[in-house]
Amino acid sequence: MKKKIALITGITGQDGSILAKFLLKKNYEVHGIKRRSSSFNTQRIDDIYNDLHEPNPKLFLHYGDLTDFSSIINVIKKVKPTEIYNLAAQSHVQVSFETPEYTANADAIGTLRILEAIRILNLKKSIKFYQASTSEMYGTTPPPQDENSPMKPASPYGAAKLYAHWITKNYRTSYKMFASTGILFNHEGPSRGETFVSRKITMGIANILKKKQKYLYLGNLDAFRDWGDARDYVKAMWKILQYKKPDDFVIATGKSYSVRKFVEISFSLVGIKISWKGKGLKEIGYDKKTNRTYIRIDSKYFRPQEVDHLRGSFKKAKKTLDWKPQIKFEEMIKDMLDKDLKN
Ligand code: NAP
Ligand code: F7E
Repeated sequence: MKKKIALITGITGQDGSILAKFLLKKNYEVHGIKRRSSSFNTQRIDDIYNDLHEPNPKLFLHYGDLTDFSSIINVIKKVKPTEIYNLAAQSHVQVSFETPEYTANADAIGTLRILEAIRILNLKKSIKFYQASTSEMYGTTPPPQDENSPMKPASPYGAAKLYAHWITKNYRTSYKMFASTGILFNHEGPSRGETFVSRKITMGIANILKKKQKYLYLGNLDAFRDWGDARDYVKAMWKILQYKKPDDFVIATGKSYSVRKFVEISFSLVGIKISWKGKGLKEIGYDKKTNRTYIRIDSKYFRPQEVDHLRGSFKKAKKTLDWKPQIKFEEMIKDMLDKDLKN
């Protein structure tokens, strides 16, 4: 059987690190592109790092950046992967309003750079390409969203990802590349970045209980998201590339909750019942029994435009890929809390 070689961009991120572990278990040789940083940025993959001087290394890291075409083409030429998972991105929606040009360069043109490298190197017959598309591309389209729903992104991030999504479909059609997309709805877990709302809440609770933080400051509590578990979602990425033909798939749970509900459930898991009073920036979340305030609102966490409600339909993935989410919402929050309480 032909050796399976995966190249993961964004291997140091939440999904990249989980996918690397998943593929190593499947006996892949795994290569990852990491950015140069002034201090270590490989914490999420330190447990699978192998010394290259030891026999049979399975994980290889290469310096590179999606904004630097020469690094991309050189790594692909050297590694000759059988599968590329393009997970690298400036992935924070709010930050994309502050760095819109960089976000477009990395997330939109970065994807084009990989597709062009595959084409120029004439490797299109031997490489399957996966693009990390996102529910943020739906923006203001009301739920439920599926593969045929209109794309109306509401942020520089969503717009950049929509370019990447369409250019992937375009290369599939124009050059007959095996280029697929997974339109993933929000997915979280214990290794989620600390500034996304899920992790901010679970870390905030841990810090409050350890008296390291007094309040949890949040923005819009009334946005709804379809939150799944990253461990389930990387399996879907792999299944998408094992499918007989390239295609686009929504990966979601089909259920949505408000940020407010996320807060209530998370606090309830540590025995605190949150009640709400006040309006707008003056609203607080507090415990009626003790009168202790836990949540306050800070205007800096509101976005110039909000995506109000995302809830995906994963019917196509279920039917075609036999994929469905396994890990329940509360179980995921509990795992995140457990890690943050332990740390
Ligand atoms: P993440 O934790 O923010 O990881 C992003 C990764 O991309 C990190 O490894 C980061 O490197 C790397 N990166 C950023 N800019 C880069 C550049 N210019 N060149 C090379 N690498 C770069 O994101 P994630 O949650 O794992 O998400 C993975 C992918 O799925 C992203 O493309 C994201 O947009 C997309 N997505 C995520 C979700 C979700 O809910 N998690 C949903 C839909 C789609 P550093 O470690 O050096 O920062
Ligand atoms: O926000 C609200 C915020 O930053 C979720 C990325 O992985 O998923 C993620 O994007 C909601 C939004 O994720 C705070 O306004 C309230 O409505 O956790 P988030 P996101 O923007 O949905 C998509 C699918 C991706 O593709 C992205 O890469 O929570 N919210 N208060 C807050 N959000 C944050 N971050 N911080 C707050 O204090």
